Formats: sequence, C-alpha cells, structure tokens
Amino acid sequence: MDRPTNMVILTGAGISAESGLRTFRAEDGLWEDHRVEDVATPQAFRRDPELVQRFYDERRKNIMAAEPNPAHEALARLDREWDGELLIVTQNIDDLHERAGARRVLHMHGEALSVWCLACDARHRWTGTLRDAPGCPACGEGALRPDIVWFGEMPYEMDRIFAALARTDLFVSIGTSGAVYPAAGFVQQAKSAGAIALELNLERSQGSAWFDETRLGPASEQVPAWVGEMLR
Ligand code: BV8
Repeated sequence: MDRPTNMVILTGAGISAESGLRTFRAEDGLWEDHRVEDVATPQAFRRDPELVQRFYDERRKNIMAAEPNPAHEALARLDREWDGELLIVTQNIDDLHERAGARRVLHMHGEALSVWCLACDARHRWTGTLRDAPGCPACGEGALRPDIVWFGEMPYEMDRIFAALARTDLFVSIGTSGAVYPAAGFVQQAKSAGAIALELNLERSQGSAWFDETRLGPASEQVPAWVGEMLR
C-alpha cells in the first residue's frame, strides 16, 4: 500500500474502554441496565425527562473523572504530525480525544459536556447536572437537554463526513462494533471511493468483511503501534 495522504479515522466506545468508560454492548455495557429506548430517544425524553437527565448526568460525571489513554494520545500525535488531510470522526460523547490534544475531531453523536436549549436553540458548555432543570444561561428557560444525537435523530455534520469519506485514501475504524448506522456504513462509502480500510478492535465488528485488514487487540496497544508505522 503506497503512503496514504488523506485519512478518516472512526472511533467508538472501545477506544475509551481502557479509560474506564463503559461500552454499550459488552456484558457490563451501558445498555445492560438501561433499555436504549428508555434513555437515548426523543420519545424517552418526552416520556420521562428526569430519568434521561439522570442517565446523562451520571455519564457526564464519569467522563470528567476519566483520563485519555495511550490510544487517544497516539491519535493526538498523529493529528499534530500528519501533513495530509485527517479527520477523527467519533461516535463517542466524551472529550478524551481533545483532552489528549487532538484537534481535527468531529463528534457525530454530540458531546456530554454540551447542552442545548430547546427554547432559544443556544448551546452551552456544561459540567454540572440537568436533573433539576436549571435555567438556560442565555434565555433563563428550564428547557435544556443533553446536546446528544439520540436514536431516530440525524447525526451532526453528515455533509462534512461524507465529503471527507469521498476524498480519503485510508479509512481506519477503532473500537466500534459496527452496529449503529449511519456510522456502520462509512466503511462501504470509503471503499467505494477507492480507499484502503483497516480495522483495529478487540473482536471482529459486524462490518469486518468490508475491511482489507483487521488487527485484534486492545486499542492502547494497537493504536500506538499503527501510528508509529504511519509516522515512520
Ligand atoms: C438516524 C449517542 C435517521 C447517545 C448514539 C439502517 C439499518 C438499521 C437501523 C438503522 C439504519 N439506519 C438508521 C437506523 C436506526 C439507528 C440504528 O442504527 N439502530 C441500530 C441499533 C440498528 N440509527 C439511528 O437512529 C441514527 N439516526 O438514522 O436518523 C434520520 C434520517 C433523516 C432525518 C432524521 C433522522 C442515530 C444513531 C445515533 C444514536 N446515538 N450515541 C449516547 O451515547 O448515549 S449511538 C451509540 O451507540 C454510540 O454513539 C455508538 O454509535 C453506538 C455504540 O456503538 P460502539 O461505539 O461501537 O460501542 P459498542 O459497545 O457497540 O462496541 C464497542 C466495540 O469496542 C466492540 O466491538 C468491542 O469489541 C470493542 N472494544 C471494547 N474494548 C476495547 C475494544 N476495542 C479496542 N480496545 C478495547 N479496549
């Protein structure tokens, strides 16, 4: 494979597992003690906003207590030193990529440390809780919801993602089960644009057959090794 110029890196919950943040589908996964439709859908929020706010208040607290791991640090180094196009598209709502120093990061499913006012449409950085319906810093209304893309809602910046996939030479998927769309379909788009596809994961993902190469193992080992190869 001659040296790629442009790359898109898709990350999922698996890259933050070694930072102590639970994944979704592991036996001790997030969805274990919550049905997805009870906490991550607009219908759930209308039905029981207090339950949904408590669920994300808990996630926000855990995320602030977590630290980036060697996989986040290696991607931050690659972002700093890669002179070609590079975009880290993350499905994660944590800020560990940025805390490791990465800059070319896009949160397609939103961010836990951001809230969205349904009254005035403003967005605010947020490190507190929402369960007691605090007022919006801009309009004062108690209409704040987590700035997160729930099931049935359109992910953020899809045009920017599709444009990057159409231009990429290398598509790398890290720590994702490939169970949720449209993210799970990105490998096909990259392949149809002529890119090489590499998967770094603990186990084969649902879309594994689409990848030219799969390397199995913990992200904290696989990602620094791969980045070392890219920057050699
Ligand atoms: C939409 C934010 C339409 C919330 C999330 C096509 C076919 C079938 C269904 C659909 C389809 N198109 C759309 C759908 C419906 C749905 C969907 O895909 N359903 C699934 C369940 C079948 N998709 C949607 O609803 C999407 N929206 O389609 O809108 C639309 C169109 C027009 C106009 C309006 C609307 C929106 C989906 C986004 C939902 N929000 N997150 C929150 O975080 O609480 S999704 C959430 O789940 C994550 O963000 C992520 O995307 C997904 C979890 O997946 P992973 O991150 O991969 O985590 P998982 O635990 O599954 O796997 C972890 C992996 O890591 C494992 O493979 C494991 O082996 C590995 N691992 C573990 N430890 C390590 C490791 N790897 C390396 N090292 C380790 N140490």
